Amino acid sequence: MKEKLQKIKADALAAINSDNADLEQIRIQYLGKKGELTSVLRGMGALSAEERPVVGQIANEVRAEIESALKVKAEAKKDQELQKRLISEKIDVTLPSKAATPGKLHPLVQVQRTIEDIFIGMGFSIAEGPEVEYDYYNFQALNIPENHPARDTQDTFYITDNILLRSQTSPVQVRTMEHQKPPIRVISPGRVYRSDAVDATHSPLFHQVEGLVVDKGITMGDLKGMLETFAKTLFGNDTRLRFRPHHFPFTEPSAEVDVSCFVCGGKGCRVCKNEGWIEILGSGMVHPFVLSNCGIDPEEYSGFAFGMGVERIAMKYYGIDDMRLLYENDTRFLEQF
Ligand code: 2NL
Repeated sequence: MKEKLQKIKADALAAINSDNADLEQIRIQYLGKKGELTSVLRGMGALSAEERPVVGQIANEVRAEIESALKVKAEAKKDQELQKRLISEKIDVTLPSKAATPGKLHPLVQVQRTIEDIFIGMGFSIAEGPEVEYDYYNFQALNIPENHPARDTQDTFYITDNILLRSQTSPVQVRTMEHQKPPIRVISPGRVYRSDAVDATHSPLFHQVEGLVVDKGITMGDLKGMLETFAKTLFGNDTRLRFRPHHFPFTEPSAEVDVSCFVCGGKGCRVCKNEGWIEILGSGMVHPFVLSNCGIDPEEYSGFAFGMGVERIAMKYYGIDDMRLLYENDTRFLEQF
């Protein structure tokens, strides 16, 4: 019986250490309920009382040795598989990566920020305010009473009788004047709304940058000099300005401002529609009524204001002939800027 146990041990260890050993199959074959070691133990009844514990002890040692050999081999196998995976799944971190495709700002945002930077450089601060406004701030404070014809050209979207989507960013400047003493030097960029049908040059939502300067002794000369610096910085040093008399209810006198065409220099081309001039903004001296509406004494202070459409400037600046392209978000269009 002892020899049989030694043979079982030798066979089992040889099987375990052979290549491609199926460890579970070996465990069942030798240690399982119907395994070889178990059947030897079953035959122990035939042994004498002295022999039984001796054989029993050997059998236990054989079992322990086979079990530990199985365990060692299982560990080794696991280790081998891990090594294999480490080799087959190796990544070369020194390979060049895929080219990054950084995003960029929308052309409208680029132009708005360029405009903002120029005015910040001239000492302006940026003022922001609500897009949903009271009729008072959008119209009445700006010298546009109910039934004034300017309500037609600036027709907007009403939420109630006296709450609307702002048709210009001037209400931000009205609010600034209400709670800030002159000197005031602000620009108010932002979204504005008008009840216009969509076409190549109109959109019910567009962007404006308005500006306001109020102090003692501000004149039209200050307006012209400041706008000239702005236009030369944006369109180039050769840019000339042309002021055309105009009417706005909130400024007096008022002027529309053209720049000499930055593409052809004034000779006439596609961008300036053969005019040599491009209209970029409206401006004027703040109407005394508007100043007093905002709690500023027009006898003591004067000011100028201006307003420009960001879409309009961006279209001229980049030579875009249809405003709708700016809103469609087709990346093939947008990535050109
Ligand atoms: C245009 C013309 C303009 C203003 C906006 C303004 C604001 C205050 C007082 C007086 Cl608080 N004026 N803003 C003045 C003149 C023209 O905008 O064509 N915008 C697109």
